[in-house]
Amino acid sequence: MITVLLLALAAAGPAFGYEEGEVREGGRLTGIVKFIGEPPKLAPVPVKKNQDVCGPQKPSEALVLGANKGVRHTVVYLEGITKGKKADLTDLALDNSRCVFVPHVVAVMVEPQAVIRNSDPILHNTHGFQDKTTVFNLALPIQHQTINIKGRLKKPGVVRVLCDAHTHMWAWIVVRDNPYYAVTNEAGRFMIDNIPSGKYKVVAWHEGWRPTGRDKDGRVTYESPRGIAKEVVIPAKGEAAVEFEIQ
Ligand SMILES: [Cu+2]
Repeated sequence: MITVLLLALAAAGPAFGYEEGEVREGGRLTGIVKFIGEPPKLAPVPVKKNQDVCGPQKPSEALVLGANKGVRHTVVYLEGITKGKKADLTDLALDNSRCVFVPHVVAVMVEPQAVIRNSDPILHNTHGFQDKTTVFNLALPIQHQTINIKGRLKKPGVVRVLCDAHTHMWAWIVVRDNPYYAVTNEAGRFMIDNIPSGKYKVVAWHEGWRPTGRDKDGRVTYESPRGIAKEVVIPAKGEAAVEFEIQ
C-alpha cells in the first residue's frame, strides 16, 4: 500500500522542479527545420477593425519560410532535463506592435517574469488559452502599456494567444519546464547550448499551417499544432546536429 502511494507521488511530481547549476563539459545542439514540398501560398488575413492603423490585411504567419525553405517560428526543445544551465530570463513575452504579435512564437520557462506590451495607439486585448482554459486576459488600452504575466503560466504546455479586439491577430507561447529550447530564426535554424552530455528526446513544435476555414468569430483557422520527436546524443564539449522536416 505504501509502495503504491509512493509510486503515485513520484509520478505526480515534483513536475517542474528544475535545478540550475554549472554544466561541466556541456555540448551543443544545432539544426534546421525544413519545409518539404511545394511551399503553399497562404492567403493574407483580413483586418476587420482599426484598418486606419492596421491596414486592410496582414500576411499569414502560420507558415513563414526563409531561404532554402527553412521554417521560421518552430520551437525546438529537449525533454527530461531536470538539472542544468541557468534559464535565460525573458523580459518581454509578446509585443502588440503594428497590429501583430511580436514575436509570433515565443518559448519561455514556466512562471516567467515577463510582460505583454502594447506598442500601438489602439486597444488590444491579449487573451491566452492553455488547454482551452484562460490563463490571462489583458486589456491594453494605452500605448506603451505593459502588464506582467508573472504567475499566469504555471505549467508547461502550449498557450494559444488571441487578441479579443482583432480577429487577425494570434500568437503562441510554448512553456517549458527546462531552459533547453530555442525558436528557429528566419532561415529555420536553431542552436541550444550548454547541454549536459547524454541521450535526449528532442521535439520540434510547429503551429500547423493548412487552412481549415473560419471559426465563429470569423478568425482564419488552421490545422492543429504538431510536434515531431527525435533522439539525439549530445557529446561532452561537442556538437550534435539534427534536421526536422515539415510538410
Ligand atoms: Cu489587437
